[in-house]
Amino acid sequence: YRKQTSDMHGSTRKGELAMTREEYCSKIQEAIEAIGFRGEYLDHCRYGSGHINDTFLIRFKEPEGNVERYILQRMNHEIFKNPDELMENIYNVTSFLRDKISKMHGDTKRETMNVIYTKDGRPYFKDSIGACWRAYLFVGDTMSFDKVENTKDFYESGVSFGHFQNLLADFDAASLHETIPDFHNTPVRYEAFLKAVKEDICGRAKEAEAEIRFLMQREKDMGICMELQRAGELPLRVTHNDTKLNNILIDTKTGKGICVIDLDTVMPGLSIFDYGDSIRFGANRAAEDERDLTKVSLDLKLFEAYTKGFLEGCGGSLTEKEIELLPMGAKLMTMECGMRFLTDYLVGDTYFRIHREGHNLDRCRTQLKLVEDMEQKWDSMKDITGKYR
Ligand code: ADP
Ligand code: GN1
Ligand code: MG
Repeated sequence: YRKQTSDMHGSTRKGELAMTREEYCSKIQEAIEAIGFRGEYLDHCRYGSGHINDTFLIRFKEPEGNVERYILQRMNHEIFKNPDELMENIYNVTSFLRDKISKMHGDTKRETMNVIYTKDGRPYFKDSIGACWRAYLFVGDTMSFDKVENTKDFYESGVSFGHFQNLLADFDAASLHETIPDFHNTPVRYEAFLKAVKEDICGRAKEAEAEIRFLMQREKDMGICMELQRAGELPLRVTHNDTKLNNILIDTKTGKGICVIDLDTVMPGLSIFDYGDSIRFGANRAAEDERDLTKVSLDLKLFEAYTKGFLEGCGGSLTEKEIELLPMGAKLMTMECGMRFLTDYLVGDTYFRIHREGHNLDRCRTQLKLVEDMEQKWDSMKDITGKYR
């Protein structure tokens, strides 16, 4: 049994169902049976490095003899409480994108996600213990990176995330369900953080005194963007809200970002937050969970490459104010993410999948170090984004 110990996938999340490997495999088989895959099941393996869902690559031998691959995911029902609404969002967004891509003579099987329905025509399957499973066509001949390998890939990911937002500019935002309420409402995240510090249910706050102080000293920054949005100075757009580098698939032949994935959090949001979350993850010289903090810093070359790509992808649709606030978007997303990792550490690792003791605290520390570095490089960040106004 696993819960806090390492499970069969080498990772843990306290809230996860305690299950043996055999029990888990039987659930996977149940899902495979229910979903309308073609052909004969061959095998499956754990896939990717997302922090939220359980993702598997699954292979089938088709009647014609070829092997077809799919992505199968056990959705995280503790985080996404309403799978019907979640899948409705994904259906509506991907249908909308497919329509546009087909009008642009693009490849609708590779340039957006395609859900595989269950045999009884549903977008996901609920297994006998209530866990929800969904499947997508696997987009082959692509890579997704956990770390930027070169400036060009990062630039291309910027083009794709900017373009994604641009394609959805005329999508009916009112039709979207809020899959995680207040997802990027930084002041609300700050309140949750303060509560976790106060309650300190795991007795871990003493390990993180410096980090707690760091965040409290920046309390006044937390609400800046939300206030500007409320005042009508920043427009609410349909945004992705989780624009980290491994949520984009890069075509191995062309090097272009071909498909934006992980659409669970597509909701009305701020363009500068989509931009900022990518900078947080990709323009950091170190990995999100690097322990050696001397390696953590903002790479201004990468920062510029992404800025250029994102703005090109947005196709001139951002306002002057949005462009002016790009550095603030980057700083706030980094601070918010650090605060979320710390909150999760304090409450006992219930949200983000961890792979070692103290993993969320390590992740928090890289984010806060990056915030500090951004504060030092603030003028350069402003100069760079200023070039594109
Ligand atoms: P999480 O919400 O846990 O981050 P994702 O939906 O991002 O889950 O999927 C995890 C990883 O699986 C991605 O980073 C990517 O590497 C891979 N992946 C997901 N969907 C596809 C797909 N349709 N084709 C190819 N790879 C995919
Ligand atoms: C999660 O799902 P994934 O791994 O792409 C999280 C993001 C965080 C990110 C930090 C739904 O992203 O908000 O920024 O981890 N997604 C959700 O790495 O909470
Ligand atoms: Mg992901």
